[in-house]
Amino acid sequence: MTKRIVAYTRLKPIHLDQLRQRFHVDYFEALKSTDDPDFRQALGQAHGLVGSSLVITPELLDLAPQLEAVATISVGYDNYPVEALTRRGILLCNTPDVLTETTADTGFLLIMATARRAIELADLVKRGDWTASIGEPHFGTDVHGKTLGMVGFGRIGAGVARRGALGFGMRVLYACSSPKPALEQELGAVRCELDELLAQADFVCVTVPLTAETTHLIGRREFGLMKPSAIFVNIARGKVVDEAALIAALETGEIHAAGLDVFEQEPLSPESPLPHMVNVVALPHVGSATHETRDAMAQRAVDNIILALEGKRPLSLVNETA
Ligand code: 8YV
Repeated sequence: MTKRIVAYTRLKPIHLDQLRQRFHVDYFEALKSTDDPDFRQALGQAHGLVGSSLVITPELLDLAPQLEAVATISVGYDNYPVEALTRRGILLCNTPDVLTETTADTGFLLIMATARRAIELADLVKRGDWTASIGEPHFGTDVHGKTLGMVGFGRIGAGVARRGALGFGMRVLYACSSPKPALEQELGAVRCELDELLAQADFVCVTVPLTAETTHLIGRREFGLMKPSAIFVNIARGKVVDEAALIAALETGEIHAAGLDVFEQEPLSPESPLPHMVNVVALPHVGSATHETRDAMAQRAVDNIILALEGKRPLSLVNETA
């Protein structure tokens, strides 16, 4: 019997073909909503599900009694109900490693762009305001030699810290549930409590996964602990931060600036003041969005689902116990 896959994110022909050679594929190119009746019907026969960005609820899993494995095209899997999947014995696969360096690049891009006010200055030049843009009121702040506080110190966090320590001579502090002795050795990184990190860091960069524990990890109290000169960078998930508190901290000068790739609501609401604030660099969740990395992520998801549905161990499995 040919197994059936539902793919609900845009895939290149090279990836789609690999799936079609082995499975019957119900392909929903860039599905906008899981309410789509054809998608819901296709779930009824699906053995595999491939895609990212939409929220997959336990109720949707009820529609897919034959589901054996899901492969998200992302390292984060907060869109998926991990417990419900595990309880049903459904494998959940993600795409770590292949996006680490690109996402760390994005973290550093935001550090540099906010510190050196790159977007603001480029906008002035674009408007023909060269002279206005070069005076002291538009000077930036140094990155090299400063203190980088990493909230979360997994693969991506370590990548940002490596760039800071080795490329820019930064002192690295990190707050993480487990100590990382190898990185302490390599980068001279020092583990400390979150509050101490927030008080000392010139740049606070968030890379923790979104879980119940990390939801609104950074809020009013935490912004209050940061230096008025602090630059806050989030390349993790928007919901790790209380966005109203962030906006208030930026408006009142409690912190200096923010570089954000992720938001509580995505796409960002047109009413959000964040992209219009002069001390904010807002990107549309593009941490991993390079040609090379998105191709590698899609390939990893394809490999994962093929291995899982062929009864072999996927390359990156989130829920071992399933
Ligand atoms: C995007 C990400 O969510 O991998 C992740 O966790 O945040 C990003 O790469 C993803 O690629 C969207 O499809």
